[in-house]
Amino acid sequence: MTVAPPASPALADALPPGLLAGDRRVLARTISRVEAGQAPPGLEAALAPHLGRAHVLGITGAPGAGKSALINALLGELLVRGQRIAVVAVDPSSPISGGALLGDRVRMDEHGAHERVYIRLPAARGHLGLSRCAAQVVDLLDAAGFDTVIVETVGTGQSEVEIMRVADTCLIACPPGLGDGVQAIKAGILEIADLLVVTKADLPGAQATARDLQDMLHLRAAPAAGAWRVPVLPTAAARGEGIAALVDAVQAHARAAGSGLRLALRQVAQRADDEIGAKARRLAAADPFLRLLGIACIEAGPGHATVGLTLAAQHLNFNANCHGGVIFTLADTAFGLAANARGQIAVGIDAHITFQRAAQAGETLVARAVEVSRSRKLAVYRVDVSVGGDASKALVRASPAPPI
Ligand SMILES: Nc1nc2c(ncn2[C@@H]2O[C@H](COP(=O)(O)OP(=O)(O)OP(=O)(O)O)[C@@H](O)[C@H]2O)c(=O)[nH]1
Ligand SMILES: [Mg+2]
Repeated sequence: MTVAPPASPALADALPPGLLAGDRRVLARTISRVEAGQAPPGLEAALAPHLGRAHVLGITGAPGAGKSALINALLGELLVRGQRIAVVAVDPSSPISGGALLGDRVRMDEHGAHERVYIRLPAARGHLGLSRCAAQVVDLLDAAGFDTVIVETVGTGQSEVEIMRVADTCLIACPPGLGDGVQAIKAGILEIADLLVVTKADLPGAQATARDLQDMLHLRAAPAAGAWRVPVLPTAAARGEGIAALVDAVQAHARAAGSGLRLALRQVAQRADDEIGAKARRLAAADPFLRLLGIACIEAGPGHATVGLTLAAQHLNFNANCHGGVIFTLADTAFGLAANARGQIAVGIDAHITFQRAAQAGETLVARAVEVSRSRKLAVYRVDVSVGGDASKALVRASPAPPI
């Protein structure tokens, strides 16, 4: 464990009062703001010194696999062991069904009012959900002093694999009777599992499911000596069977693998970003056309870039306003750097530009390109050009889309 340095007064100001003490209302309000993309300015930096203590347990599995009932039982056991626990249910495929939500509320409410428990369910039907910002929400709960943060997500696709990346320990819930053995458990999910739990072990077929899972594990390359061996553990949540053994296994994995994986991954991503940013700045500095116009790269990374220039006589048209061509070049440069920082040569195939006002000599123009969506074939970028990077002084909005 690392000892966090005290936050500077300026950083501490960005922390909502009561958050570090785990005040429920402050937590709920701050999580809502993060979910809505309206995090208090400076929050991320202010949280940083308070992160890395919580152990994050990710729980996934098919709809109805018994995840929430299992979490309810885990809460009981972790409370007995003196822990403070937070639970966040992440719905990767909103809008969510009101029925499932109600079920979760009933199943996990046994401990919901306990002073050492905080449960956050998706707020309402059609809510954006936590999936976009699961890691930031986990940060808030980590900073609020919870010992274990449990993240529940439905195992339906790639998105929950992404969500499980924030977890230090990944638990897959596998109920008996999933049809054709355990084939329903996708390979991608099995790859990320640290613990396989046969839920509803009081039902017929539980032993067969456990055997199938063991067989599946044996098909994989044997773990290296001393490496973590994925156990298969039966639980019957309502009866409390297998729960203490499961918590023992979770804690053993926490000791073996450590906590704060998401923070380490973030650092790796930041380093990659820094390298790409430095390369983009070098490329922009060496580009004769950009040098001619005085365009410099301010920052860049995979899927984002910011470039700027200060308007001089050479940029003005016969009306003493900035040439549209200069503004377009600025936007195109930001787009090009952002898209190409993905490692592929990208070309804009469809662009929409709205000019909002003219710019004059002496003003500094900043173009920021951000990837807003991405599929296998197409990425869509939004580019804003504004005076000094101030959105209220936007000059143009453009969204060129490159083929990937
Ligand atoms: N027999 C038995 N039934 C269980 C057990 N655990 C859960 N169930 C039942 O399985 C159903 C689904 O349980 P949940 O805990 O809501 O499952 P979930 O995986 O959280 O479901 P979603 O959040 O909707 O994906 C409910 O009807 C539970 O009563 C168990 O240990 N034994
Ligand atoms: Mg559930």
